[in-house]
Amino acid sequence: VEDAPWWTRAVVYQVYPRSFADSDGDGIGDLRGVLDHVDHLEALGVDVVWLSPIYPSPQDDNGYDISDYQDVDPVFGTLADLDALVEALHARGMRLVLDLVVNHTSDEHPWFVESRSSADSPKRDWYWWRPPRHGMAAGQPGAEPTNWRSFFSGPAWELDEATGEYYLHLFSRKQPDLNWENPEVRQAVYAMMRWWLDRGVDGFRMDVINLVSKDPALPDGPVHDGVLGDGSAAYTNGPRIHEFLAEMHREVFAGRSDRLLTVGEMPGVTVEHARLFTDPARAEVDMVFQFEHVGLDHGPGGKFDVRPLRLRDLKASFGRWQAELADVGWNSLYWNNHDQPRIVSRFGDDGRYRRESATMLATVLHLHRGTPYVYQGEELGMTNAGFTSFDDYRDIESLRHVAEARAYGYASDAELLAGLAAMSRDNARTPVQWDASRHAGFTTGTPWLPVTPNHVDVNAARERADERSVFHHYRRLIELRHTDPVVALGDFTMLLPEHEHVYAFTRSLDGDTLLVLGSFSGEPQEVQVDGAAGSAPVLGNYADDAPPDADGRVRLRPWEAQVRRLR
Ligand code: ISL
Repeated sequence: VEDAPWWTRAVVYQVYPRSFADSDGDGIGDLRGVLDHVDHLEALGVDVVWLSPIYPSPQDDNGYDISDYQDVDPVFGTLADLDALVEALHARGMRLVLDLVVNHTSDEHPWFVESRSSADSPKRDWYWWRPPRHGMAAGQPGAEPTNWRSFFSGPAWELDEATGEYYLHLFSRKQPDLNWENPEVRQAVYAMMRWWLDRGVDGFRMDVINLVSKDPALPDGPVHDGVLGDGSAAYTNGPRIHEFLAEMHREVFAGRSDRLLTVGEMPGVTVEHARLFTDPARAEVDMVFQFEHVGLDHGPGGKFDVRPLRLRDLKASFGRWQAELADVGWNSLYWNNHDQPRIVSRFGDDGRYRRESATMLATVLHLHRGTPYVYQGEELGMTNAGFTSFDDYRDIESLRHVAEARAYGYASDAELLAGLAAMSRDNARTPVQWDASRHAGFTTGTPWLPVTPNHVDVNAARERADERSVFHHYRRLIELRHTDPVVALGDFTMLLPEHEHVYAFTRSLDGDTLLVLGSFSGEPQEVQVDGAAGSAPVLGNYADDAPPDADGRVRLRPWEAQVRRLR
């Protein structure tokens, strides 16, 4: 237990700087805004802050399109502000992890500007350039080198008129993919990473890092509907991915302090790959973000084709990841980030039982084995945006989806609006609700994305003043992970896998066992758990304890969560 890495006891907090706090009134959050609220993070008790991209960027994808890896965008502040933030966090015992976006750069990055300048540029091979499909003229429909669909709708290739060749962009056309087959690219990335570590940052969250190794044959993918294909088999967990991450570890992290944290964001990662990525003996990354549980409510038409969650599916998915990473590797635990709708609106009840369901969801997640991540505003029980007009949305994924669906007549406007209201990434990106004032204390100017009207009731000032709030529940969960070794390192056992409304499991370490119960229902539920009789309450989301009876029967109130210590 003593030998376990520090991050087994740690909780990470994600800051999406654009939406966190605006210090200068331009309507966009910035680093000084983060500095102004370091006390909030300290009061919550988190160990690490992960900062979404703050680098110079045309902001086509809110900073995930980087034009200079070694500076700060003026909209967010200066390098000196970043140094000050590192210092302020370190002074309070917290660490800072940056977002590393190296599957692609901005098309305005000097590397790409040089690469596109001519077919014999020394940096031509730093990106994926290909001629039109054999026998076809450049620009002709279907002449793209592969049939791949981009993550943001439309083809994953853009024609560059100057040379008549196409470049690959798995995301927007302003995010050309780097060619990791070229060792110069990899060395340039590693040098940049070392520069940040030397400057004092404590690690990286690595954006779509399991997409960097592509099958150089670039084969077409299966076509499910329409004309574009799914190329993911050629670039997800690709042929050299483990080699690249092991090389990165050797070149960047080996021999450095064990204070550092590395987490790979990996859409489409399987649990088998995750075991390899996070096996300490292989020295690749500490943990990965997987996507299985946030795909369970996607329908056959994709993320905007929303289906109700079946709790059994969630238990089966989490249960498998807990089991498969029990002896080797480590889990990341999250409900939310800047790409996902708010969890209380998604799997909870953001109306009558907002507080109860937000705290239940938090309890279930944080009591799993793994490192929990809290996304800004989650600790306040913030809800989805509630937008009802296309004009409210800013997210490129949402806007491109709407444009494509309208062009092909896939869906009515009402259907599109319903899909966006449930799933748009902008749901996570509305400004953090600090207080009940106009613009929620986020800015004195006009916020870049509308503030959610419920900020008059749901805000940090009110949450922090109320001991029964979502905020204080998160604070207690984080404290429990710090103080109770069972929470950090105990074995996980799923109970009642078939139950439709109650999530139940135990965590055990050296004969000490915690029972965790969470009701995903607004109706009372009753379950029977052997051994629950006589157990003692550790943490719950109701003011009074409702203990099991002598037969281990527990009556759970709407969205109730209980953590109990068994005898
Ligand atoms: O948001 C998603 C779900 O619809 C994903 O497809 C998402 O684009 C994917 O998880 C990758 O996300 C990361 O890389 C993107 C960026 O837009 C996201 O914000 C980032 O988290 C490209 O850099």
